[in-house]
Amino acid sequence: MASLVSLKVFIIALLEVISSSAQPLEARTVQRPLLSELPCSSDFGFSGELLGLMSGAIPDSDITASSSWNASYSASSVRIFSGSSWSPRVNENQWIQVDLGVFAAITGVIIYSDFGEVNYIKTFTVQHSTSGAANEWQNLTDEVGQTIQFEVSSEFWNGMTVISFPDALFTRFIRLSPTAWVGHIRLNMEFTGCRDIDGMLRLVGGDGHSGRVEVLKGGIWGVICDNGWDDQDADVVCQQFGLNEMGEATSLPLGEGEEAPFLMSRVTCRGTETRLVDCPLVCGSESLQCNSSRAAGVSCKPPRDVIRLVGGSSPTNGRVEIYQNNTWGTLCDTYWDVTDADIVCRQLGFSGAEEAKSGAHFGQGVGPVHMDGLACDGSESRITDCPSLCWEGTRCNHTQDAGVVCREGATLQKKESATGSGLPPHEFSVVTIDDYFFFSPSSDWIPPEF
Ligand SMILES: [Ca+2]
Ligand SMILES: [Ca+2]
Repeated sequence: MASLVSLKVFIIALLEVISSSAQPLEARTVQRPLLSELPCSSDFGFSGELLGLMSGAIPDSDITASSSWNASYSASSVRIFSGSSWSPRVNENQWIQVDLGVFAAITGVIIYSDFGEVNYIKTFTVQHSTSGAANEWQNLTDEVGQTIQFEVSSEFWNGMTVISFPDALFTRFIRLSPTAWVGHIRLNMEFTGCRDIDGMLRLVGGDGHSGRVEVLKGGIWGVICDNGWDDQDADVVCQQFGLNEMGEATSLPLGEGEEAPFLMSRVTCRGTETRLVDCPLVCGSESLQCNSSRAAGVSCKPPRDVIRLVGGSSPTNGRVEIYQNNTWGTLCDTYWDVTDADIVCRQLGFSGAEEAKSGAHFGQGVGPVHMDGLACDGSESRITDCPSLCWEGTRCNHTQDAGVVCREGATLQKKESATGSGLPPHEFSVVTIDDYFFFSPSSDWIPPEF
C-alpha cells in the first residue's frame, strides 16, 4: 500500500474532479419533486456520506454482478481503494449491483478506475430498484426523462471521478452498467448519500415552490393531515427546503385513487424548528386518522419588499427588482441617483453603491413598476423606507428600469440574495479533519500488481 495522505488532500482532489455529465437526446418534461436538504452531510465536497463500500459496512453478499473475470476480480472487490477491482467476464451488457440493505438517499458515486493497467470504465448508466425484483429496475434519468450517461474522467488524479446525481435517488438497490471502456472494465467504487432519511420532505405536484407536502418515515412517503395546518407550519417547510421564503398553508384533496398514508396530524410548529418533524404533532397511529381527507400543502413566497438584482454580469450589479403584491417588479429611474442605489446595495449586504444606472441599463424587466421617484436621504436601511412618488402611482414603463452597481465586500451578513432566485448563494465550506485518513494515490504512486 502506498502513502497515506490527509483528508485535506482528498478534499482538494475531490473538489477538482467533481463532475457529472448528462446527455439528453430529447426534451420531455418530468415532474421532479423538490427535496428538502439531506439529513446527513460530510465535509468532503459532495452531498451526504460514504454509504459503506469503502468501510465494509455493506457485506460481500450484498454486492453482486452479472459476471466476474475470476475470483480475484470478484464483485465484492469493487470496494474503493480495496487494492483489487471488479472486472467482468464479457465486456457487454454488464452490471454491478449493490443492495444497501435499507432505503437510502443516494446522491452520487465515486469511481476509481484502474489506469495503471489502462483498463478503465469511460461511461456508464445507473439503474435503481426499491425491491431488486427483475421487473422493477429503472434507469436514472435527467430532468427531461432521458437516461443519463455518466462520464468517468480520464484526466484527473489517477482516475478518481466523483459523480453527483441530479437529485438524491431514493432506493435500496442500485446498479452501474458500463457503456464504454478502455481495455477491460475494471473499477472500484463507493456510493455517497444518507441512510438515515426519516423526516425528509418532498414537495409534489407544484412549481418547485408549492405543492403537497410529503414526509418520509420508515421508507414510506406519506402526507400530512390538514387539521391545524397553518402558515407557521408552512414556514418551517419552506425553511427546510432551504427556500428563503415565507410559507402559506394550503390544503389539497388527495387525487383519485391516491393512497398516501397520513403520517402527521395537528402539526403545531412554533416557528423556530429547522425540520417539520421537530414540531409537536399528535402522536400515535390511531390518532392520526385524518377526518378531513385533505392533505397539507405549502406555497413558499418571497417575503414582501425583498429585493434582488437581475440581468447583471455578476451578483454585484443588475436591474433592481422588488417583491410586492405577490409579484416581482422594478423601480423607475425618475430621480434615481447613487444615494438611492446605496440603500439598495446595503440592503443586499454590500458595503455600498458605486453607480446608479438608468434607462434599463441591465435590460427591461417584466411585470409592474413598483416604485417611482425614489428620494432616499442615505439614512434608510431599506428601499421601502425611502420617500417616493406613491400617491398617483407610477406612469413609468420598463424602458426606465433602474439598476445599480454595488461595491464588492459585505459590511454585514447577507440576508437576501443579490442574484435572481431570492436564495442565498451556494458556497462550499471545507473543513479538515486531521485524524481521518484516506489512501490517496500521489503522483509517484505505482499501481499494485493484479
Ligand atoms: Ca399548526
Ligand atoms: Ca433620488
